Amino acid sequence: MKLLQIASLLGAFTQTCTAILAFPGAEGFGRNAIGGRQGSVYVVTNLNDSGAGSLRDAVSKSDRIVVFAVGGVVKITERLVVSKRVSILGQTAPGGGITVYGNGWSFSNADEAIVRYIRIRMGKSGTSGKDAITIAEGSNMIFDHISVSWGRDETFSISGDAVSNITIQNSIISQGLETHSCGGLIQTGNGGVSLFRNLYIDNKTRNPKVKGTNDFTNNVVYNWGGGGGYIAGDSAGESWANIVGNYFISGPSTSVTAFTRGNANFHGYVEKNFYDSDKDGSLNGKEIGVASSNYGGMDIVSTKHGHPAPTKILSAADAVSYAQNYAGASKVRDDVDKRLISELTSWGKSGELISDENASPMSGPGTIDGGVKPTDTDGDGIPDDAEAKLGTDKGTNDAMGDKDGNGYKNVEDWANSLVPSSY
Ligand SMILES: *[C@@H]1O[C@H](CO)[C@@H](O)[C@H](O)[C@H]1NC(C)=O
Ligand SMILES: *[C@@H]1O[C@H](CO)[C@@H](O)[C@H](O)[C@H]1NC(C)=O
Ligand SMILES: CC(=O)N[C@H]1CO[C@H](CO)[C@@H](O)[C@@H]1O
Repeated sequence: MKLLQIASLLGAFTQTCTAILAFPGAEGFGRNAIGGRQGSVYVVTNLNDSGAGSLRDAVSKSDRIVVFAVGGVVKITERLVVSKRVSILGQTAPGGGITVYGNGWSFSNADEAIVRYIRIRMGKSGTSGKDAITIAEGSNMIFDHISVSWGRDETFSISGDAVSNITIQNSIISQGLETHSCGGLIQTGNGGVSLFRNLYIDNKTRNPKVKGTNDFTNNVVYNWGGGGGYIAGDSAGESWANIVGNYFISGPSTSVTAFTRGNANFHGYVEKNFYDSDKDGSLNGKEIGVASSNYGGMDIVSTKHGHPAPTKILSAADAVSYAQNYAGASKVRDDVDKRLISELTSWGKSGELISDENASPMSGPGTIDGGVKPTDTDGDGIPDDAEAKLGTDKGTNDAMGDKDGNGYKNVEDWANSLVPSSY
């Protein structure tokens, strides 16, 4: 083989390595986030707010793949600040998984984050004027199957010219607290954000408010309030958005139409979005006609923007069944998410104003089954029974090896095997 050929083979190899998906099923602008793959495993062993073995300690340093040997509610007082290149693999927790309650999180500059199957619930005692999740700067992050609620300012907010390549997929963004009650800003300069198959529910406004480069495909928006459902920019800045296969469903709080506040700077490609506005207890919406007036006055463009699309685009109706069955931290749904889904499936009859998460009907974050701490002889984060299945050695710390050579570390192969990789 000629040297040149070897060089080009090596080049191709490096490219495949750098292009590996964050996990099988990762899609959109944030799909290539690397998480902590270049570093080491951190096992969260307690539910403490800080100290050795805590989640806060786990995310305080870069290059970590965080797995859990406990389930339950982590009560936090100060905000959690996540370092660069961290994977938070909530699906590895035993029992009912992990809820983090009491304040919000900052992922500003947490480049390359991979966050899966965790509940992030801020609440009234959180820092005033702050979001449940904030990203003000940073790139290449993916959030998958998370349930985020009770933000005091926004619930999930991405806002800043220096934000790019972010995906939020298969997640529930709910119940921004009064008085702001916002789903979230999703606004960037040119950097791209993908929102795929999420459920926005029970927020007065910004469900979401979008500006910049954005792909909003197969989301469900339920029971927005008077501030608006999808807010199209309302800005002097330019936006390039795909809006495809989404379902908007009015609930008891809904008093305005699905799309508002667009202008000529907002270049939207729209296709097969549905709206069920009659609050009649059944899902029987109609396709929204492609006209600027139906889309809040945005500039409708006829060519789809070249943003990275989902592998499979669902019909709006299938997006609703997907959200109903799988959105959020759905490996085990907690009482909060069960309640939200029951509101959704009332198809317009139920849903409420929330200013205190501890009052009825939400009654706080609930209790989460702690599960049984798995036996992990070598303490590498992969339980012994899983090591047997993976063919790795339960007596050696080999979690960061790559036994099958697929590019994912052994600990990632284990975590990926615990949840579905497609929809
Ligand atoms: C976790 O918190 C408990 C109760 O406050 C304490 O007893 C324990 O030592 C803490 N664990 C660690 C590892 O700090
Ligand atoms: C965003 O992703 C694109 C495509 O993979 C890449 O070219 C670009 O450098 C990324 N931006 C940042 C800031 O990492
Ligand atoms: C569904 C929901 O909770 N909507 C509420 C959001 O907040 C506003 C006030 O901020 C209420 O009017 C909505 O009912």
